[in-house]
Amino acid sequence: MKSEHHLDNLDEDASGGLGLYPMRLVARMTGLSAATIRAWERRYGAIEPSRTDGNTRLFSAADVRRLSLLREATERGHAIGVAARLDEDALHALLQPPVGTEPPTAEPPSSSRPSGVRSAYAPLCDAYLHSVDQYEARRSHEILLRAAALLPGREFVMEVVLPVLREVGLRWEAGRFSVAHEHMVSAQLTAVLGTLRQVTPSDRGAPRIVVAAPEAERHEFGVLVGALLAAARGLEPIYLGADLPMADIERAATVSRCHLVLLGVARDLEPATEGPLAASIENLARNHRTWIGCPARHSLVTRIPGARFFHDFEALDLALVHVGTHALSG
Ligand code: B12
Repeated sequence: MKSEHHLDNLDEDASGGLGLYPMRLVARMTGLSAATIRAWERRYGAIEPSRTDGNTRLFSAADVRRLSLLREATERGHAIGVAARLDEDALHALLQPPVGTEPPTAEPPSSSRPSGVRSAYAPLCDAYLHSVDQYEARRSHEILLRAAALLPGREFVMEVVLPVLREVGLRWEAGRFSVAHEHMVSAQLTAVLGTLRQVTPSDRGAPRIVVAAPEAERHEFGVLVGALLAAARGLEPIYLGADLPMADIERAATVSRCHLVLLGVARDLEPATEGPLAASIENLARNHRTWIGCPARHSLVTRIPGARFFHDFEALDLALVHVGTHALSG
């Protein structure tokens, strides 16, 4: 199964190359407290994590998967003493409803119906959007955190973050999502940036990338995705958010000695602001390598010859890979 395959890849993708995870991260990934994990190990032998020389627990990807299944089993009313004796297949079977006993297929509430999100992880995206719709801030944040910790970074961004953001945009346009929903999603994704950094192996001294949307540009999702992709590629994004004066962006770039600046401009500029903004971005591009994400026919494309333009995230992602290799080997 696709999702299982990706969870199998955990060892390489999220554990700093060791294939082992510390308690703090495992608690975050599984949604269980450290005390519960310790108790399940001690009392029921539910898992057998390895130990460092200093006797600190280190968990494998299989331990993480098993703990997630055990959590689900106990949430569904199964006794931990019984569930802990089952192997992974038996746990999966336990969590499937027996044939013929599925609940009657009543029409789900409209907000939880599949949304038409196109993603390999559509059910996860739908679950996230449903909890956002219901203002379940804690649950929705947990869904994102777990996906960020369990999926390879790039896949998390392309198959979860982007489809979710596109759907949030559509719902917002259709009046089904309010500004509050949109703010909740932005805040959670910004927080997830931190997690992605924790779980993505990155070399010390990874290239820094200042990421921001310039003044008067309040569309933040594009730059957020850019920052997440950079983090997923092991680079060090300095994420400054939206509507930031160009002078501040330039200062941040200079002081941080960043490798490049990534700007996002999602809408057409007003005639009155276009000239001055183009001039300050041009100035920035003279002193710092500058990349700009924007719609394909945006007026800035012809005005700033010193910058490199991106109109989709696949192209940006590819370019970010090269930043990593060139900057680190250079
Ligand atoms: C959500 C939203 C908002 C939210 C933004 C919240 C937030 N935290 O970001 C709020 C409510 C603030 C908002 C405000 C406005 N919005 Co608005 N908004 C949208 C909406 C619904 C989604 C945009 C989005 O985030 N999409 C997801 C991102 C990931 O994709 P994207 O923006 O489509 O970007 C693609 C490309 O443009 C490019 N790209 C863009 N940025 C970047 C960045 C990088 C790094 C890269 C690589 C690529 C890239 O690649 C993407 C993939 O192809 C769109 C309509 C829509 N359904 O797309 C309108 C839209 C962008 N908004 C629009 C407008 C006009 C406005 C307002 C002027 C409305 C108003 N009258 O107040 C204000 C402007 C505010 C301001 N000063 O910036 C127009 C822009 C039209 C135009 N050509 O200029 C749109 C297209 C709606 C429309 N059909 O008219 N908006």
